[in-house]
Amino acid sequence: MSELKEKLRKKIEEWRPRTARLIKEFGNVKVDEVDIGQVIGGARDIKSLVTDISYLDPFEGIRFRGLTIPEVMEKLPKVPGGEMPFVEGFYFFLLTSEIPTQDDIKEVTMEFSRRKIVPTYVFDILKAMPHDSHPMVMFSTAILSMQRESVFVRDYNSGILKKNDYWNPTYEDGLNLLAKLPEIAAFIYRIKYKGGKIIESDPKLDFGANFAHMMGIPKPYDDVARMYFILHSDHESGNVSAHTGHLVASALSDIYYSISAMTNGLAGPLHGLANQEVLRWLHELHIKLGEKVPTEEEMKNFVLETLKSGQVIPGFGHAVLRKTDPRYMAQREFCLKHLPNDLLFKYVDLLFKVVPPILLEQGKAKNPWPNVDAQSGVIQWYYGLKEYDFYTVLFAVGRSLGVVANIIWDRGLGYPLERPKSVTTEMLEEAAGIKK
Ligand code: NMX
Ligand code: MLT
Repeated sequence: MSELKEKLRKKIEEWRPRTARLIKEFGNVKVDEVDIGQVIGGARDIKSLVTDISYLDPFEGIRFRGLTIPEVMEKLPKVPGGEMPFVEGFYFFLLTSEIPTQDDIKEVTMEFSRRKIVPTYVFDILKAMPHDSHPMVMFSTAILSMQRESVFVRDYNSGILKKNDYWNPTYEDGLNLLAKLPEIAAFIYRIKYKGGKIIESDPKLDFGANFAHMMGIPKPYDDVARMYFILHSDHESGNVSAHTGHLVASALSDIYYSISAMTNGLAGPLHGLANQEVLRWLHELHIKLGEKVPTEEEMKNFVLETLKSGQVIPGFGHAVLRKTDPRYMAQREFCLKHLPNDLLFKYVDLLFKVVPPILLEQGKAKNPWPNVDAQSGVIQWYYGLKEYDFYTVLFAVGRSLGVVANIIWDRGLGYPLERPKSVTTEMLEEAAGIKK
């Protein structure tokens, strides 16, 4: 057993009594009340999920295993010569809540390395898909097609797998899948946009650098990739992608079914696809104005026109956050350092100033501030990844790290099948005292 797996086994076993005690002795303690607005309104704010991997405070933003983004960037060992931590070390941290040593990172890197060969049939399936398939459809399909590889399904069907051990083959499935995602993502990119000229994986490189290499984008894109995967990894459990992954996995569907489903949730324009939408929207502006920085007035008019046409302003607002997303701020800092004079960054910078007062005045959005997606595409564009339909695939690679870690822990702690209760409209009217 690898040291990481042994460490995880111990941690899961030590944690179990906490969960068991809460259920057994305090199962009736109330943590929330639910009103009609929440029942109809997408279960907003209802506390009904547990995760210890990340927590989202509406005003502070995300903490991964208790650390803010700047703390993660400072404390986790960085790739030599780069500014960003190893993705491998970050995955270790998500799973164990411990800052990895160089040896820990080496072990995860080797685990990924020995599991990263993508079955040939995945490439064949991707090549056979229609040319206008969205990259997210291709990514989701590639993941789903590998379901036949599931170690969990094999062990479950053997009839000897005990419930307490469900996490173990899930851990194997998780590593097997994560190790292959950079190559699958890069393959989709290269066949869809680069005439099918594939760049072979380099076994000497870490997760971020190998992805950059297979994409064919030079340094410092390796660091951009690491930053991107880490920032997008997790956002507690209630967001559409993480929740979908958890929900599907709760039926004991394996990692392949769960992560493919997670990807499908991420592909909506109100969720991860917003990063593509931001770039599409900024390009409309670019086409209108040409190579100049708009005035504040021009930018306001552009925003108002979008709102008037009934669309949302992509990259702004959030279901939980009530301040600027720290993931936005981390990327903004990166832009200020590496691409301060880029025209698209200047657009985004101006939007940061112009949009919140407009949304506040409009009085609908509960959070007028920018989220992670407002800033991310600009960085990709700057480093040459201009095919914005692909951006959500990058989000999905990152999000898979967090959701896989969550599913392993869900299984370790024996979380049950998720099954909330629904009611009818009539029942709600009765609860409201509406007389017919
Ligand atoms: N532009 C225009 N209107 C907005 C925006 C926005 N950016 N954000 C919220 N509103 C509207 C929203 O459409 C709703 O209108 P209506 O009552 O007519 O349905 C009203 O304000 C109240 O919405 P909220 O309660 O503030 O937001 P909710 O929690 O329902 O939705 C989002 C959150 C993120 C879906 C919403 O803010 C939005 O559509 N933002 C733009 C899309 C986006 O950037 N999504 C990415 C989120 C981050 N991610 O990566 O997933
Ligand atoms: C996310 O990263 O999942 C988004 O910010 C959406 C959310 O948290 O609801």
